Amino acid sequence: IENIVELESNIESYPNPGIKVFQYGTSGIRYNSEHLDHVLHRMGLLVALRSIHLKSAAVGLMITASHNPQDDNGIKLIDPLGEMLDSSWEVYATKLANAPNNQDVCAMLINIAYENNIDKKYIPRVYIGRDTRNSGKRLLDAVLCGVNAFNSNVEDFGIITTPMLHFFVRCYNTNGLYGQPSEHSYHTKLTNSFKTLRKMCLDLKNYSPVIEFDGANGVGALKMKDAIIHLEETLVINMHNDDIMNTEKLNYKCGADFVKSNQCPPTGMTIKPHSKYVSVDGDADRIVYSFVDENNKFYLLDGDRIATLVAGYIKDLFIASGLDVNVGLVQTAYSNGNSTKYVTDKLKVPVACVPTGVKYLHHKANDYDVGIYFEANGHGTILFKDAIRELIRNQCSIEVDEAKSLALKKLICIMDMTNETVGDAYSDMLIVESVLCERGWSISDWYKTYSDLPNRLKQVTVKDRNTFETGDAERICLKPLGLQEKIDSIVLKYSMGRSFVRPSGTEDVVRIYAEADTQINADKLAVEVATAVY
Ligand code: 16G
Ligand code: ZN
Repeated sequence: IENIVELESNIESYPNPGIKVFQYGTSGIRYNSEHLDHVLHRMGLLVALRSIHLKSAAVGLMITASHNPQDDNGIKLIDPLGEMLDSSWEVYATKLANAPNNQDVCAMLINIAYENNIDKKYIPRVYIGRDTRNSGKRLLDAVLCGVNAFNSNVEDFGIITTPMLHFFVRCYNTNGLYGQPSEHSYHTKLTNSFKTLRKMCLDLKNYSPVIEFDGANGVGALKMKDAIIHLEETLVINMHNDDIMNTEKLNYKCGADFVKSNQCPPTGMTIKPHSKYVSVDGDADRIVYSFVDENNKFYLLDGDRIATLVAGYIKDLFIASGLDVNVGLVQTAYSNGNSTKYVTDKLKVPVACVPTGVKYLHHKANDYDVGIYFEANGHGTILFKDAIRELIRNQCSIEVDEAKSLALKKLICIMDMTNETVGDAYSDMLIVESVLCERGWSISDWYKTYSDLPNRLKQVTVKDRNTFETGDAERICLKPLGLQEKIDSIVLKYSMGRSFVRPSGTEDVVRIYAEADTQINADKLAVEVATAVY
């Protein structure tokens, strides 16, 4: 740090009003946008330091509050391969966001530089994106003020989806091997492989290429409009909830989180029986499918369904290709028990369970040659090990058996249409549409693969959620002492009963999940467990 006086005056421009204690958690920092200016400014400082530490690798900073209401905003930092920020730096982020005065901020930055042996000869490179929120532009200015304190190379991509920014960061740092850091390259890479695979699909059977797209009135809608041009002749996308000018509509009674949480169709569009609805969230990293039948009964195809669909298909492709590759699925305790059973017993794909939060799933998925992970809420992707990627491409170039060669070609298409850096609604949609088409399935055919166990989600407000501690990937409650025994004895009374409690990582509540043989029993079980929690 060359000029402490300059740095100090930079820091002074965004003082901490001390209204709130922030925590950099599983989804970065999120709060009412009014109170975030100093946080974003300090994250700008931090992200620049992170890039210097990583020898000028591009590091990303996304301004978004995802599925939260319009008045919120937030920030997520992205490491060089497009992954989430390293957890040791999450601690710095939390400390910096809360530092009461400017001297503390300055001292902390110097301390971070010392602790990490940061060499000032590197010039930071920072990639920035933001969602459609009103506050985004103002907060961007705060970020830029921080980033520029270190004379960074800054690339502001404007309004883009979260997964696009993850993709761009990875592209830059892998010298173009993954694509170029531009929207054009992103669309071409994903869409071209989708179209190539579509050409190999000769019999559509029950598959319909028509999609009713619920853009949550956010950036997902904006970017889908660009994508439609590339998708002509393969998908028919009817746009809904694409009003990004009236930002109060963002995520309001629509989008992936609304549909998943309320188990009902999005508002803002006419719902026709057996049409295929696709909902994304406010920064387009989550996706769920849904439809209603002729009696207007609602059916949700969430992250669990997408995971099973994809796992089955990829497993089949590997069998057909003749390659012996270990394909695995990562879920959380929220995954429906019948989805786990279906994957394990029917698809014969091993399943791992990890705590809630994308970084845990992503990390675990790396244990497999091909790791598929999805949270029930619709966030997920597929990870291919470098060696496997190479193996598939090499084998494809020499394979003489026609059936094997076709399977390998299809695997390459799936790899190229996957945004492996993070869950990506657009990429996931292309994958789902590919598999449905390959299978010749309508959305109800897909739904029929297995039936979900009836389940119920509840939450209770407790005095201090920190008194709750869980183990075994949140499936067991370790503290308060004695609670797990109570839950066990309650669950025993229910046929096919399962229930767990965990403290929320994002809100001041304890969440309860229950499933059982019937909806009535699942509801009763949830209530009984909730009473035990009180
Ligand atoms: C965060 C997580 C999401 C998780 C949710 C659970 C990321 C990027 N996001 O939004 O994956 O499902 O938290 O919230 O990791 P909860 O702890 O309040 O139940
Ligand atoms: Zn999101």
